[in-house]
Amino acid sequence: SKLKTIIQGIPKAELHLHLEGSFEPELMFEIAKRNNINLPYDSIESVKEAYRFNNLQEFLDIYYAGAQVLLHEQDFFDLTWAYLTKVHSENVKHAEVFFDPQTHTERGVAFDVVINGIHRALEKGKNELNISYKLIMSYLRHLTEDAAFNTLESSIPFKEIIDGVGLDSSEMGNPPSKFKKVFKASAEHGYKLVAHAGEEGPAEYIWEALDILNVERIDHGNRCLTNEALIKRLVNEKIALTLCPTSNVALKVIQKMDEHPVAKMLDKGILATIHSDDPAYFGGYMNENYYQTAKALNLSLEQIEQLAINAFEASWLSKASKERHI
Ligand code: ES4
Ligand code: ZN
Repeated sequence: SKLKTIIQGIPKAELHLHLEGSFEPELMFEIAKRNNINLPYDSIESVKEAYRFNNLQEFLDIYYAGAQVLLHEQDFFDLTWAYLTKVHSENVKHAEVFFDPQTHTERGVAFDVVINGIHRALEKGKNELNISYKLIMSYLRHLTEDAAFNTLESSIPFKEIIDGVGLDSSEMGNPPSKFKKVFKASAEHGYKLVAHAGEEGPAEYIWEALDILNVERIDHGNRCLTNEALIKRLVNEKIALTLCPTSNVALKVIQKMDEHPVAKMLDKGILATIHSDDPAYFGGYMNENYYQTAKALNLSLEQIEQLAINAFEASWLSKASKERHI
């Protein structure tokens, strides 16, 4: 369609992507086989059957199970390289990607195995696909703050290749304030700060992420529209919301795409952006997220372009690099 051609043609920036969430079933089967690990699925079709979620936690249980087949540096390389070649075909020029070290270190895979595989693929993508990148280490919020401190410590030898820290996993009952100290320590090590907030959780968690963690972007943030003072803050301080529309539908954060808040956010002047979250699980990389949103909300070409510009604006690229893309 004409809309799809337009979206394909727009140079895009991905700011909200969990590498473990880009693990396609085909690659999962291949890596499971070579690592002699049995998957609880007997076919690609049965995997896709299992990918039906009623909430964030049902997804997370399956996402952590899938990640268990990743053992060796080559596995992390293959995962990351598959993602980069995929989005290269979608005209993505810049990617700021999350990885969850604790998902791997908790089961005995060393931090350096994980990051070396990811980093080698990101460098190859920069050199061969011309995709610039930033790497974000995300703390798992269902674990303790002490566990996050251990992860911070493990990351220090690699701090030159890690640009920021994030906060993800089960939101309800794990407010940003639980991680106040480790975010402060992370900033002192030079890391930039982001956090998932207001996906399933209330607007109050977005305030906490801003006031207590001092993050510069909010991942998701859907729930901000319930709070006028928060909207003002986001607009005045140009705090980006990295929205993930197909994720929101898949996890029933919204019931249907035409309920997505992104158009209202743009109207209010919020620096809203669109991303893919866990595309292997939610069935849509960048173009699909733009397409479904644009179609359901009847976005204008100007609005679609604004979303793409906003993503470069909210990125951690230098001013000169941003200007080259916008
Ligand atoms: C996630 Cl969609 C989402 N929300 C919170 N944590 C996550 N980790 C991976 N995907
Ligand atoms: Zn996410």
